[in-house]
Amino acid sequence: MPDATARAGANVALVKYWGKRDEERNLPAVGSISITLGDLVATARVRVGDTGAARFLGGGEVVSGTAADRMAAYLDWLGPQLGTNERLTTEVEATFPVGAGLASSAAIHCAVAVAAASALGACVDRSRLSRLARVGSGSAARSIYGGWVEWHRGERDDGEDSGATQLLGEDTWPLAMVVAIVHDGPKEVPSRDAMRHVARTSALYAAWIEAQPDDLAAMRTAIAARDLTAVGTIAEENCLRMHAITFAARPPVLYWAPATLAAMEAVRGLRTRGCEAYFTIDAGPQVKVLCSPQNVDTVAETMAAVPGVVRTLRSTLGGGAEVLEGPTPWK
Ligand code: 2P0
Repeated sequence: MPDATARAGANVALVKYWGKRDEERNLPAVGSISITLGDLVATARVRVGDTGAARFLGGGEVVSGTAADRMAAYLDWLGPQLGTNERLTTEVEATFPVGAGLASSAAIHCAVAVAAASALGACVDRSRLSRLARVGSGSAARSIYGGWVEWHRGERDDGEDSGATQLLGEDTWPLAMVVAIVHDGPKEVPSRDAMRHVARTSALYAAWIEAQPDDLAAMRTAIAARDLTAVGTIAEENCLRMHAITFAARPPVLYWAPATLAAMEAVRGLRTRGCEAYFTIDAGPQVKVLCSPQNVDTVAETMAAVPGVVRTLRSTLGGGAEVLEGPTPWK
C-alpha cells in the first residue's frame, strides 16, 4: 500500500479571509495575505487503499466528530482529483494545539493534500496543490508557500483562479511571531460556522467586503517596501474590522477573552516604549504578535507577563510545504 508523508506550516493572515462566495469549494468572498510560520507545523502521512483502517488519526488517536467527517469527505473528494478511486486514510501530528484558532486546519489540510499527491505519484505543481488544499480548508491554500503569501479571491465559479501565490520568500525579510495563548481548549464557534452566520446576519458584512481591496493593495505595497510599521498598522486595522463584523452579527460572535484585550494593550505598550510590535487575532482568543527577530525576547517576556496569558509560543517565518517521505509532486 503506497504511502507518503508531508509537512506544512500554519499561517497567520495579516489581511484576513472571512466570508465565502462558494461554500462547497471554499471560494473566498475576499482575498487575503498571510505569513507562513516555521515553528507551528503539521505533518500528515497519507496511505492509499487501506480499507480496514480509520480514516483520520491525530496524535495516534482516532479522530471522531465534525473534524473526522470533514476530513473523510475531503479525502473522498481528493482521491479522484489526483486520479485514484482507492480509499485514502491519513494520520496527522501537529507541533501546536489543534482547533484553538492557531490555523491548525490550514497546516493539516495542506500537508494532507501534498502527502496524497506524493503517495499517488501524481505530478502536481504548487499552484494546483494550493487549490486542492483550499477545498479542505480555505486558509490551507496559503500554507503551500513559505514567507509572505496572497490567496486570490478569483472570479471563476470553478475556483481555478482562486489559489495562492508567494509575495516574498521567508528569508527575504525575516520577521518573528509570538503567540500569546490565553485559552488552551477548543474554540467555541468553529470559523466555518461563524463565517456563514456573520455573512448572513452582520449589518457590517458589506462594508467588510468593500474595504478589503484597499487593505490588500496597501499590504502588498508595504510588504514590497519591507515597511514593518505599515504592515503592522494595516494588519491591526484589518483584524479589528474582521472582529467588528463578528460583534455585529445576530446573535454576536465574540472570540475575545478579557486577556485578549489585556494582551492587545500590552502590544500597544511595547510600541510606546520603542519596541515595534503589532497584534492580530483570528477565530479564537489568542493574540499573535508580529515583530522583528531582535525584539522577540522582549515581546515574548512582555506577553507572558500579561494576566490571563497561559503561555507563549514563538515562531520565525517558515518555508513552503515539503514532502518528507515519498516522491515530490512538483518539479
Ligand atoms: C484567516 N481565518 O484568514 C481567517 C481569519 C480565521 C480568521 O481562515 O471553512 O479554517 O475551512 O475555509 O480556513 C479560518 O477559517 O475556514 C480562517 P474554512 P478556515 O486565516
